[in-house]
Amino acid sequence: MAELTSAPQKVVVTGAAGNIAYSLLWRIAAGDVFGPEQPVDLTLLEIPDAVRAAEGTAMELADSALPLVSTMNVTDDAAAAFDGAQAAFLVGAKPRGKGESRADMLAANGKIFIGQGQAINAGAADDVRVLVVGNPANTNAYIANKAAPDVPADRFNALMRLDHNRALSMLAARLGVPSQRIERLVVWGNHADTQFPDITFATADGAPVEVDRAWYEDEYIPRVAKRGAEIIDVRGKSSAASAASAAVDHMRDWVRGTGERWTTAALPSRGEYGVDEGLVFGFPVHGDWEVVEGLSLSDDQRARIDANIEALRGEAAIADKLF
Ligand code: NAX
Repeated sequence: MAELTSAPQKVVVTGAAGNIAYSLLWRIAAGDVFGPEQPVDLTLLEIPDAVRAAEGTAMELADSALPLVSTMNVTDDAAAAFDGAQAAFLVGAKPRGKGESRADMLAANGKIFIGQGQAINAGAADDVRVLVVGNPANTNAYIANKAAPDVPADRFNALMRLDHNRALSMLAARLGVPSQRIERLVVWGNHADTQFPDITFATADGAPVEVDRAWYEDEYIPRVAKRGAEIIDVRGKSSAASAASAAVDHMRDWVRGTGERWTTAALPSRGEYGVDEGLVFGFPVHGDWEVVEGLSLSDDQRARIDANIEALRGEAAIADKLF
């Protein structure tokens, strides 16, 4: 085998003892994100109570003898973890407890993402790529971004690629075509029930997609938005491998670019499509991670996008009080 010559990239995964990380770490270590010849220094960040379990995950990674893993560290020290980080998957978050409101969950997670944002601000590489997976993902990314004023806002993304992949797969099944033949699909907004999987611009084999409107509005849109709950109901556990796979897709496309191909990423708005600046919003992106601009929107599209702006404004108002 040829010797690996490039310097290792420092990659941080938080929530390293959890379900998503158990799939994600192996995909990173196999070269699915940064390429088959790019070595990685893996840092696994956990809370003190879960460090031992994360060490178990690290032992299994070691037992996999993956050639791209240059070094591996397990820690509960965010400052050390993010020091020099070039990529970070912020997966760890506190799930909503019984009887807790969304505001309670935001407050608990806000503290986590303020601390991690500050640690990224203090020590991460200038061009670090931060992908927030832990929920509420869009607003956690908003919080981390706000806590890191010296890092350019566009370095903070949130994961909506799982929503995109779900939307793509369900549309492909309906049309009876392989999903890779479908282009120009987007899921606008928030990784929550208001999200808007939009097939208005979509094509299959280059031709506009036509589907029954009642199916689109009454079945497709709500089913994509509630797919996470459907998985929990059937599988008995929340999405893990599919979430990890989507995080891999997102980071890989962010690093390499997508050319003409559209995908969905949640990015801090610069005011595109009337979204308040700074809200982390699901947009169509292409090329070197730029929002696809200039799309004309129908009243229906506008209303569905506005519902997401409203929801994210509400979350941001709660988050702002944590600073
Ligand atoms: P798990 O509960 O299995 O793992 C979460 C891990 O995070 C735990 O080991 C916990 O100790 C750790 N953690 C908590 N606070 C931490 C902190 N401050 N620093 C480091 N680690 C910390 O959850 P898992 O199934 O892996 O899901 C992780 C997160 O992804 C959840 O918030 C979940 O809601 C979210 N999801 C987001 C998705 C998306 O599309 N954006 C889809 C899948 C998933 O629901």
